[in-house]
Amino acid sequence: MTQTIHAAPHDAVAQVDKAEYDARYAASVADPESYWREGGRCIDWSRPYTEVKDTSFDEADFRIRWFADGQTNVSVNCLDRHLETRGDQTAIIWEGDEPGETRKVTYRELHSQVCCFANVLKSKGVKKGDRVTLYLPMVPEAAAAMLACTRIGAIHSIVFGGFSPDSLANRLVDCDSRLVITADEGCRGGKRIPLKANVDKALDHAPGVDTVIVIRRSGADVPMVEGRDFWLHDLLADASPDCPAEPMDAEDPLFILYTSGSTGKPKGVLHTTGGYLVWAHTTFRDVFDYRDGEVFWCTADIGWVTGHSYVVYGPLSNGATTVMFDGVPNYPDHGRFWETIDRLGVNIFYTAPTAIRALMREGDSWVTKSSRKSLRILGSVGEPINPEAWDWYHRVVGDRRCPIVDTWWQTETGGILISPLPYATDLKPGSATKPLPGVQPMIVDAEGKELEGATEGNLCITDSWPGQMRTVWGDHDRFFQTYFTTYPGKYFTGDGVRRDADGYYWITGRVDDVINVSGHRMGTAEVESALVAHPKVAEAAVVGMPHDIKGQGIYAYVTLNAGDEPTDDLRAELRQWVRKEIGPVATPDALQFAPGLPKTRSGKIMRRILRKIAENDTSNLGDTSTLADPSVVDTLVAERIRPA
Ligand code: 6R9
Repeated sequence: MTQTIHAAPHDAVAQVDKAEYDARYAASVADPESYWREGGRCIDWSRPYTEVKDTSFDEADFRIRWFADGQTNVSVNCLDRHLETRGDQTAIIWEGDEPGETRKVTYRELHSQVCCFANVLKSKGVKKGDRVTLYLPMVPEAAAAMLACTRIGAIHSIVFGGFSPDSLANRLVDCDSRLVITADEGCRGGKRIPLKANVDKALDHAPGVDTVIVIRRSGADVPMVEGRDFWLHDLLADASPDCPAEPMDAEDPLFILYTSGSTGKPKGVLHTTGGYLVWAHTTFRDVFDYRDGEVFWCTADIGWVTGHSYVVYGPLSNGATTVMFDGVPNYPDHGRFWETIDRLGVNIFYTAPTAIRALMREGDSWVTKSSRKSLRILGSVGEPINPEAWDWYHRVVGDRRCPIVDTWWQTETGGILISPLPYATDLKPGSATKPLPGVQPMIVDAEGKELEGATEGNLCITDSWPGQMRTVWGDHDRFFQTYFTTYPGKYFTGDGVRRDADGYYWITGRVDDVINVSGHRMGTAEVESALVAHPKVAEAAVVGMPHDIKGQGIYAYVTLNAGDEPTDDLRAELRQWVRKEIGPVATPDALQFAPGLPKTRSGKIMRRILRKIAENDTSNLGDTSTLADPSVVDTLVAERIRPA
């Protein structure tokens, strides 16, 4: 039986208690229009909206528009509106790779930096609607760059600094960026990441980029191309701190963020201005129960959506103090998180199960030598958290004092959709608990029939919420096809889910060809196309397999061209190849040479079987009689490799 941890009221009065949650949820479902007419006022609008919700998931009149006649500006909401009340409060605490390498930026300072940066962008010809790509470490200038884009209405596209030059080039070309903002090098875990050198390589394949702005981080001597590359500090020296904010329509694009799907090419998820900000703002406020003056630390990189919504936009629009961490959990040692929490006085800490599992393995003493007395709330995001890791996080890290918010959401959803509210929701380890107000989940079977009560199936959301993505950049049809055709009239999340008798949701993981490696989404098709791009590879099939720390690992089956020999050297070369093609997160954990792949007579690869073999669950492979050549399965089972 799962244990339930009852919501205990905080000594200060809970901002949202059980009764308030129930009332809000009921109101949001009964009359979304009225609920959000009020709810949208949490941000400042330069032109108030009169329209609120204009949405339909049906093909005939498909549209998603929120607050459409309102105007606002994200940088004004994150900066200008705090100047009078908290101009001298710290907006960002930067914690570098080395412990104690710290910098604090106040709201007033950040405002002035952002205005200068925005003027720099303008001086380089960036206009409203232009795309600007950021390929950066976790430095305050990265947040300033994001906000500078929003100030002038440019659309930012952040590419995670761990992606390869090729991945960067594809994303630059897809959204037609003209300008890239990067740094000389990143510094992570005592190692250097050659960001500027990677940009130089990427630009060989992205001819549309004519300007590169470089932030000094490591101080490395990097080659600069005359007329194309500029140091940020040089440009800022001449920039004015006066930059009026561009009034943006609620539905004007805010940012693009590429994410893996079940097909080969990453999708440019597009979020717009008003609805996204309302969602990031309210979910940050309510899920983390944020109180004035508290220090909030989300460990995600801004290259992922969690960094967008809960390092930058959610915290800053609420006037919070947010930590930007430019390091890793195990450098210089396994106590880094906890030592930093004590030193910075962190009250709310938000991280990923993969980090929790990795640290749990190192033993309690790394944790218990810190006090962690400042901590009030713990959060988890990115993948299902197993009850053992949940319990350790609660018991050892939180001393049983701190509620854990297990927050389920996606790049596509803009912010958290299913999560407990601290002090309002009873917790069950491993469950993301209940939908937030405005979120209407539905569980369906494979045919799309609604399943009621305690059940298990596929997770859909039946009505729109303000933070929902609006389109796939450059391919609106792909947006509709990907999310709204599997179960017509509903948004399909791609996740499996169980609902218990108390109405609690337990996310079971992806049911499509997306795998979740250390909380990072990887399309199996993306890894497959990287593999087949190698001259010796004829065919490849990639599936997920259970992994103790990463949650899921990548298992690749590779068929070589006739005449090419399977050797350990080639295996190492292919793993390295994928790493170079996509980035370290995509490196296969196991790579098995397969003389043939199990296919149906119509030529479809039977992934179900490949998954079972990867999971080492070969006693029950199901019906293999429909295969064109059932004997290939025996060979694969016999030659299954044990991942390192
Ligand atoms: C925010 C983020 C989205 C996928 C999602 C799901 C998994 C995220 C989760 C979770 C179980 C949670 N996921 N949070 N699964 N419990 N609390 O991670 O966005 O990178 O787009 O990934 O991550 O499978 O569909 P993104």
